[in-house]
Amino acid sequence: MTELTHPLATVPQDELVARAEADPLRPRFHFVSPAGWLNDPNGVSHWDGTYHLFYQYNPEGAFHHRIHWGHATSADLVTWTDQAVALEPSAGPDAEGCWSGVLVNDGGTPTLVYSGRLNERELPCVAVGSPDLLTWTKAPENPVISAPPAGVDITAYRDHCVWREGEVWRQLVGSGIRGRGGTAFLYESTDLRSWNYIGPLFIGDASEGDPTSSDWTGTMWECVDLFRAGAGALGSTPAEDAPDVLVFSAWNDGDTHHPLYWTGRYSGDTFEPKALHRLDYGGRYFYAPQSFMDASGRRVMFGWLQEGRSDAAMVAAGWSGVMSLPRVVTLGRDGTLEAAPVPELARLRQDHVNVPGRMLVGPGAPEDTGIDGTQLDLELELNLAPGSALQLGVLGSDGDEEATVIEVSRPMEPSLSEGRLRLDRTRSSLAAGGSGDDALDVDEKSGPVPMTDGHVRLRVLVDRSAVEIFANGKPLTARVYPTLGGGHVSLAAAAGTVRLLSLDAWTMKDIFEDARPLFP
Ligand code: DQQ
Repeated sequence: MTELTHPLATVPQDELVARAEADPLRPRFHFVSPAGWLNDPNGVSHWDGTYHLFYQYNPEGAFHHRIHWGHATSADLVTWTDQAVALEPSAGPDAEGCWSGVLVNDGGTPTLVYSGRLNERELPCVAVGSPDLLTWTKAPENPVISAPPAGVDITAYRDHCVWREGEVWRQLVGSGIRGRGGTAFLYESTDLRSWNYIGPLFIGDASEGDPTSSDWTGTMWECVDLFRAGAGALGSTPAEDAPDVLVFSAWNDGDTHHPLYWTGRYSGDTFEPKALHRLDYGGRYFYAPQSFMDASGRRVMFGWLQEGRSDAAMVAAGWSGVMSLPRVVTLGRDGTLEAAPVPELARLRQDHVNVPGRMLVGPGAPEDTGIDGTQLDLELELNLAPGSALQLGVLGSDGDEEATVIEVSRPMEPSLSEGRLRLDRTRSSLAAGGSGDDALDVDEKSGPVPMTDGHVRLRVLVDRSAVEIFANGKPLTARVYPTLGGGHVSLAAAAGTVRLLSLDAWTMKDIFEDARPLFP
């Protein structure tokens, strides 16, 4: 057994897996680490027909410390095989942690670019993989950039987006300029080892908007991810309707706020922003996303579904952090991003239930649908009359003391084409804070949803404490911690007339059969 080294390492390592497995709130069809701590997706990629998911991992316990790179592979983005830990901190520039980064193909050589942490600061490092991507060797040149840009007062400096453009590599490192806002520094290299600093790609304005608002851009941008929406590579001549997208996670002084994105145009050495958008209405519950283009040309994105439980509750549970289901991200007609779980996930479906269509007139009490389960995939098609709202209750207990309520509504004015998606977690849990969320985040989650004539396609994936909702392509992800173990699904019209066109439900199979070793 490894010696316990951190004050939070109160659960002996040989007990962590058993604790994690025994927790009824641990998701069963989302990827989770064997036990201990998981945060950001890293190095997400499709290499020679195999999907690779690396992730920020602390096998010592469910707290963020001495971060390793966990690794899992998949043939279908649905079931995953644990692989040996890819990176672990060692004497040198990553002695305190191997923080987030990416995988690139360096002329056939798999290469990781990541943030090595030492003396509570991060610097860019590189590691080279074996042809099967299972063993990794850190580059002797690490750190490959020895300091943040000189003469700039930065808030933090870490995380990488690296791409090939013509004959050179380009890299963004997430950062922030004190007194101004978040940014991403642009670099160029021919060998991934020696980098020339070009300048800030674009600087946000932290004084714009309120730090409590759901689209505040923060004082630092974590996990920047730049890509072209639609066909074409970064830097190539764009089709009119293919904007470039700069995704980042807004951070401030240790607080993880939310993922946002700018649409605009990356050209030369700068990014000309056009509009700012929220990436997921769940805010911090879908954080630090990273995306890649797979062999079929789809842009696939993963995000970290962080916990809402207290540090002590996470440590006691023996595990923390859920990887989102992989999402296909596309460009909607209105120029914003749309997301949908990858269709391959249908392989996990079993026990299909179809609820016949009907009219619901509000305000009405919730009606039980007969669907029951804590691992569900729900697909609904609805027509909302002007001024109406549908409420879908999930994870409902027998006496309805607990339920998590998803609401989609349409404004009274018939010509308006924007409705609303809202998640009500006030009755999700009898434990602290209603949602069972005893950390800071008990605020309401909601956001706008485009709709034509009140038509809504609603998809809801419930996996014990993880809930991913997609309403006409707009995602809202959150965590809930029910105490009673209920799985009832109910429907109600909260107002007006709602036509339920169809409701299909499936139970979702587990993706891991057995307990998994901390070090595969
Ligand atoms: N998590 C990583 C950092 C990144 C942050 C460390 C985002 O590299 O900035 O585990 O969640």
